[in-house]
Amino acid sequence: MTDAPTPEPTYEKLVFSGMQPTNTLHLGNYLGALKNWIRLQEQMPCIYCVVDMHAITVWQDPVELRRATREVAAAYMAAGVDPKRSILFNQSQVFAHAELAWIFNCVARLGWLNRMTQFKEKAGKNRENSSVGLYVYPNLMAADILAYKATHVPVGEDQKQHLELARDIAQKFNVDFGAPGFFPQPEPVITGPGTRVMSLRDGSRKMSKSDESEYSRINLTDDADTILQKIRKARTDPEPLPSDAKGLEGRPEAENLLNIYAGLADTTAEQVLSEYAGAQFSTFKNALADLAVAKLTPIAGEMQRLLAHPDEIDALLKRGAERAAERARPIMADVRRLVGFVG
Ligand code: AQP
Repeated sequence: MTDAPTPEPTYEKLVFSGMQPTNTLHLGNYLGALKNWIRLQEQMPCIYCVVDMHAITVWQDPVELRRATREVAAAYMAAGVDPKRSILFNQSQVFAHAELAWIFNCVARLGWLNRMTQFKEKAGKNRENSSVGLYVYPNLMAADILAYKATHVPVGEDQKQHLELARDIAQKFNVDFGAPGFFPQPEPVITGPGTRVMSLRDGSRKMSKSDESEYSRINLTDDADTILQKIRKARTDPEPLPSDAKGLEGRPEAENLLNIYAGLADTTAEQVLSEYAGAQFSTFKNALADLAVAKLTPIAGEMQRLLAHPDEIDALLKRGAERAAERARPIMADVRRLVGFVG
């Protein structure tokens, strides 16, 4: 008699993702991640988190952290996250994240964390003076996802390496504690033309909340005039738009504006090129500004409406946290048993 092959474990499809309340969300956060979050709500259950514990890996003023946490929650909802259908909460209200992160600190290897490019970029020359939290940030991210056994993680391109680490941690935990298939291998969902939106001032740098120049990014709270100004001032080159993608090689700023247009219009860069081949940037920028204003100002308006009632946002986050904690509870009970904790 031959042994029957062990069946592959099956997991309920579940989305988890989050953003840091480190400042106001921008177009990169929107096109890289948030837009996909909205789409995924149609396909499977989703958990969307404001990751305030990640935010404090670099110094945050407590008053500003509270403000930004509510603002990010408002941005999620204004962009289309439905808090009835999806679970929406802030990370620090669900203790499972911190608890599992500690266990993962003991599973992940120093060598793995030493390879993380985001830590190198963020710590820069100031490595010795960086917080330990910044260094183990990817372990907390793995805990965020795996505390719910989430299977799909919609993020921008910059988070790919952290997600690979989460997969390594899941696998090592399963092996170390003799629990094959206990944690799933979460899949990154990195799709669309906006997976890496670049700074409007420098096509070689990612659009980022922490960039000193306001003109490097479009914030989700910007009004029509500000959006127009920022797009007008965006760096380009003197050449007109090419007729195909090959003509964008070595032209990162042109490519970036094209991808932004495609992301906002829900189309492909090729399709945009077929429409604007040979156009001057002055013409294209006007079209892009119109599109950005049409897509983004309703989000800003809805954010303002929601932020006028901070108590309602707080109550909503609390309810979301209760639902999230409920989902994590049986998984964490299994984790404690597997690790050998009593009680
Ligand atoms: N420029 C970007 N293009 C596409 N996606 C992006 N994301 C961030 N920047 C871009 C995606 O947005 C999600 C949330 O990111 P985060 O708030 O956790 O922090 P981050 O990636 O560190 O974003 P920032 O703006 O660069 O913040 P700071 O300046 O504070 O470091 C993630 O899915 C990310 O991929």
